[in-house]
Amino acid sequence: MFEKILIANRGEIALRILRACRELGIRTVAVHSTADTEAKYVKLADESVCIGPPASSLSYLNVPAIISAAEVTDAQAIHPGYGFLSENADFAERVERSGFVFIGPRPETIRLMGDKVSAKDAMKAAGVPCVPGSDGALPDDPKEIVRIARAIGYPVIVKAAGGGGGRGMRVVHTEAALINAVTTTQGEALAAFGNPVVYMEKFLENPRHVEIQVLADEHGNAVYLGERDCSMQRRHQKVIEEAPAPGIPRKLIAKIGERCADACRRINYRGAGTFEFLYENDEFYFIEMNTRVQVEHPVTELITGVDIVQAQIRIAAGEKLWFKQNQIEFRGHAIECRINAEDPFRFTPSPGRITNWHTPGGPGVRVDSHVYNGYTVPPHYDSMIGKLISYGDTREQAIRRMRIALSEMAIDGIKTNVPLHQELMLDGRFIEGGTSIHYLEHMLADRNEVKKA
Ligand code: MV4
Repeated sequence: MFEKILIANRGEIALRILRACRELGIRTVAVHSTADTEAKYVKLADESVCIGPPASSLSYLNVPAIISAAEVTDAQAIHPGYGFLSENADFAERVERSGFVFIGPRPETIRLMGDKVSAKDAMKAAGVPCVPGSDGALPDDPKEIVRIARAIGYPVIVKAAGGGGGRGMRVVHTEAALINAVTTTQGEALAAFGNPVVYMEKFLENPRHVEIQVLADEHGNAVYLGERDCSMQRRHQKVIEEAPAPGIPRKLIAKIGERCADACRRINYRGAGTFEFLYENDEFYFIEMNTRVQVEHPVTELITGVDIVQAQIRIAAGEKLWFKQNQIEFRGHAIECRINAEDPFRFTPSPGRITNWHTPGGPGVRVDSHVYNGYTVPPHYDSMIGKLISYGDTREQAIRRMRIALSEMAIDGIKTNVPLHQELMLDGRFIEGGTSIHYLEHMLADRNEVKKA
């Protein structure tokens, strides 16, 4: 096992990784910008290194500074967390070439999945069901493009190979709008990702976003840890996640989970990963794979008892997976509310000093946050200040516990989205379960209509 790990991230995930290291008896190096000097994980880490000014581009994305920090502190491995450099294949390569272990998949795998066309090709070949669409990248010939769209059937969606997470895509409803939409998306893709390649899919009008968590070791073993429903989102920002996904037959989850684990073995996947699917009319359609730990990993940890961050570290150290698929039991229900420093109605960021911070507790309540009383939320980064996670024997119990936990949560000095979560925990459609990716945006629009009237 490693003796020392450098944590190349900030916020709650830096603290989460630090805690995993502690339990494994590994010393930690925190790297931080000048805006995060007072952060809790910086104080708790065995060592810390300032890697630059507040702007992410000069600190948390500063590859030479991070590698130097690993060198001067004699760290053996680097955990990238999520966001920042976590899915940057060039960074993973630089880490390995500098003699450190990158805690994540091989650089080639990150590159394969970073290109959404090659990712889909690989998954199709591995037997993972995908959204019907173009066979790889779209050709140049407009006549060919029209033929492909006709074969798929309108509406279609044009997506950038270099995109993902909702960036660089366009829905097309008619043949008259097709070529223009393709050309525009290509132009935007080139500008945003340096890659003009686009592909086409059938546009699914009202799907849910359901993802499968996997773990794979470098010895050819792979398991799935069930699914998470992440449909409750606004502008591609997830707001609530839960596991299991309400109303989806366990047999279907097992079938799709096995396909994902199989795909991992086939592509020699290493580490933790997430297969993103759209789920509509009782069918799963693969869209993208994430090659990092995800924000919402705790809901899976709570229903399986597997520590995903520790697993990432143990796998990176070369361990064989220490359990088999049939030893994983899915028990109970977990819900995660992302707590953001933002206006709960207008969604504008609300950084600043937290003058009062009291977190809930009791049975089935977990708080993952780096925040403390008197902490100042810097304006330079993502607005998420923590995650409140509830667990219960049933979904109903998890919801009840979440309502109580939210009522106990006291945050003063900044605005947060706690009121939105309180509203959602009482929302009839949420309580019913199984809402689509469009539900929250529609609900918020209706709410504004009521306000105007
Ligand atoms: C889609 C889709 C409908 N049909 N693909 C958006 C994020 C990116 N990961 C893929 N996205 C979508 N792809 C087809 N063929 C609808 C979305 C989508 C979405 C997906 C997941 C979660 C939230 C979403 C919000 C809007 C659109």
